[in-house]
Amino acid sequence: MTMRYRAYAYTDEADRSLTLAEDVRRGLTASPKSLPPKYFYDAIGARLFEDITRLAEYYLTRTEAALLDKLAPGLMRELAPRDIVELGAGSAAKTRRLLDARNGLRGTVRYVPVDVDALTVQASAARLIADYRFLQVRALVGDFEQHLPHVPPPVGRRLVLFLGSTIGNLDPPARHRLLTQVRDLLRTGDDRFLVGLDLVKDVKVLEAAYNDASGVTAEFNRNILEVVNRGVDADFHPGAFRHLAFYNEGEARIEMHLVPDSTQEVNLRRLGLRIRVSPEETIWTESCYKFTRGSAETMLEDAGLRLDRWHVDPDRYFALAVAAPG
Ligand code: SAH
Ligand code: AVI
Repeated sequence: MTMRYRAYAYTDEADRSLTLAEDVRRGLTASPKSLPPKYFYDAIGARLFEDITRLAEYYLTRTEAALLDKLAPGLMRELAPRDIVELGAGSAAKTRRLLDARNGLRGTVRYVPVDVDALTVQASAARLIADYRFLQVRALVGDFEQHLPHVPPPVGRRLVLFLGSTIGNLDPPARHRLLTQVRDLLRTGDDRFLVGLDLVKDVKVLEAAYNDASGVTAEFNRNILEVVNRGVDADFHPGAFRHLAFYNEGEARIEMHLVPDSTQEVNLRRLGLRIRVSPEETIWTESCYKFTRGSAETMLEDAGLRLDRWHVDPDRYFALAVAAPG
């Protein structure tokens, strides 16, 4: 790999394994039981997520991608970013839509993907520097809830990206903490934050997106138990858990849970812990919050950000919000 790529990992294997053990202990001894959704993304989980993005029911990815295609030329001309930081970059497929629109602009661009999934970041960085001669990649392998202070100072006008409605996977207090840090990443009045938000809509459409007919989302959900089994030497039988996803209207969120078929004892050997799971008490694995223009504006303002532009698709399914320092 050339010097146009550098990766910095802010946790080593031992650290990650300790954090996972603590998170699992906290989550599975709490009431209700829960697991942090960042643990979905091992190699298998990342592949299953890519499969989800191509499902007919999962309108989010293709709707956001079409919006990006429409907006990218104007946005890239206007912002002319020299420094792009992307939270939860994943395969960076949508980032390419912005980079493609940069044709004709001169000079280098530094790209800082931040993602917990080291393998995906490395593979996508290799492809990006091969395809975009003007790009330098300085990957940060870490947790965007913890490691944003390690993002290097900007090398020019900065654009922070948080696409895919991944922000919706954070509960309101965590989201506020993260957005406050995003605000700190914007150093001048010209810097911008581009965030993808899934919108409140017909419950049937929302619930179908998380209950696809081919069962990929169910597999993605159950895979978190494989990650836990490996991480803390546990004996969950993922096949004995049912996928449950429903819209909680009061909280404007899809909730994903795992429901055991019957009461089971699970041994988490590395934690010296035995737990009992039963169908009455689910394991809550993910929330996917949905937004309105009003809720987005308030959320941004609370973190010192000002909504500058609001773009939605014709069906009003998904929004791209551009925010400036407030
Ligand atoms: N931005 C891409 C990928 C979204 S999937 C898209 O829009 O399609 C969510 C991504 O966020 C995954 O790559 C996952 O590894 C990453 N991720 C989830 N929680 C994270 C966390 N706490 N810190 C850093 N990355 C995280
Ligand atoms: C990554 N994130 C935005 C996805 C979502 O829709 O909340 C994760 C996902 N969970 C189930 N399907 C997709």
